[in-house]
Amino acid sequence: MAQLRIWGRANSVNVQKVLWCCGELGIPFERLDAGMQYGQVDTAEYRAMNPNGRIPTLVDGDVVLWESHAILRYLALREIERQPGQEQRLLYPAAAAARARVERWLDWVLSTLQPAERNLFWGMVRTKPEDRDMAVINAAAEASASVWRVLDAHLAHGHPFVEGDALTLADIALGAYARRWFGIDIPGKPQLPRLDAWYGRLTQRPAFQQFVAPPLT
Ligand SMILES: N[C@@H](CCC(=O)N[C@@H](CS)C(=O)NCC(=O)O)C(=O)O
Repeated sequence: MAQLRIWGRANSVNVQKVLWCCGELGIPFERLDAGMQYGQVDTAEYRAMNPNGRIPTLVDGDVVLWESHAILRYLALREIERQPGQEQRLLYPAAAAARARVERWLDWVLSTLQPAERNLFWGMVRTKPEDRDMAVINAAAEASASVWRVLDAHLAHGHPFVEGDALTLADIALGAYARRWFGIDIPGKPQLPRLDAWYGRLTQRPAFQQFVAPPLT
C-alpha cells in the first residue's frame, strides 16, 4: 500500500497535530512542504486536493482530507479498523460518552482556543519586535490565559491526561497549542500548576519531542 502523504510545513500547529498523531499510532508517512514560504497551496493541483488552499492536507490512496481534526479522527479510526478492540490505546475511545468528551475538546480548540491565542503567537513569534502591536498582543495573552484556566480547572479531575488515564486526540489538539503557550515569554502569565503538570507529561513523549517541541517559528 502506498505511503500516507501529509502536505504542510513542519512549523504549522495544524500540521504538527497530525504528525504527532501519526507518531503515537506508529503510522509511517511522507511529509511534503507546503504553505507560507513553500507555496504550493495556490496551485491548481493543490487546490484540487484542498480547495481552501490551507495546510494540512492528507492523502491516503484515494482518500484526500483537509481540516486537521478531521484528519486526526480519520487516522485514529483507520487504526481502530485495523486493530479492533484497541481503542484505549488508539487515542479515540469507542463508548459514546467517552468519545463525546474527547470531541468537545477538539471543537473547543478550533472554536475557542485558536481564535484566543492567534494574535499572541503571530505577534510574539512571527512579527519583528519593532513591528509588534503590544495592545493586541496583551489582549490575546489575557484571552489565552482565560481559556487555559478552563483546562487547568478541568484537570482537577486528577487523571494524567485530559480525558482520563490514556492519551487521546484531545491531548494532541490541545498539546500542540500548549507548546506555543509555554514557549512564549510574556509578563503576567498566570500560574496554572495542573496545566504545567499535564504539559510536562506530554513533553516526555517521543512523538511530541520530534514534531511539536522544535523551536517556534
Ligand atoms: N481549521 C484548519 C485550519 C488550517 C490552517 O489555517 N492552516 C494554516 C497553517 S496552521 C495555513 O494553511 N496557513 C497558510 C499557509 O501556511 O500558507 C485546520 O485545522 O486544518
